[in-house]
Amino acid sequence: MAYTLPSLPYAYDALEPSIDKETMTIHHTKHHQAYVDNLNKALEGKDAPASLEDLMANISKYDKAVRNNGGGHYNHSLFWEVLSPSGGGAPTGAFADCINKCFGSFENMKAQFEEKAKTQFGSGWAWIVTNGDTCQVTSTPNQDNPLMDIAEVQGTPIFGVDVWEHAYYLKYQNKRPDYLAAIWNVVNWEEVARRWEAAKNK
Ligand code: MN3
Repeated sequence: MAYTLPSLPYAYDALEPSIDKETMTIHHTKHHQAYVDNLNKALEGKDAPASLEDLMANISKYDKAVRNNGGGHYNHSLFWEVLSPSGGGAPTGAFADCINKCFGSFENMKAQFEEKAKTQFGSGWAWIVTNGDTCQVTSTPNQDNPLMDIAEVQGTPIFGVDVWEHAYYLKYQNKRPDYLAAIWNVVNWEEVARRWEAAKNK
């Protein structure tokens, strides 16, 4: 069973001006496609769990190529889905209550998230993770993620932002903070809340 590139749930220019069309096109058709292809290659002849989530949870048993490309595939698949051209605003309902309880306020959560994302040295990801009723922010290097059994902070990622330069350099150059500030305009909080609910009920 080979992994395949999921189609983007919106057009390549749909997240303009926050994320430009050229970045989205290259990011999805070249970078994400390469993680999928290289993951399939790296798993050739190996026994692997049926689900990508289970592969992440057992990643310490695999080599670096599986870790990097499996993480790359999982992370980007999540990333596309937690963004939306009709996104932005703030969470509502029980998930908003959880954010307020865990961080004090939505604004505090955003500030803590941006701090994690800005200070992730080199390439990596910033995350909101949940463990039952709680939420916290964390970051991981390279294509690691909090589902991996080697992650410093483990949990179910419900929101993540790619802070590799390929995610923002064409439009924002070296200004990672400007990219992070713009991301909030396109966050699909309904999808993030759905993932939070699903993780709670697992
Ligand atoms: Mn990327």
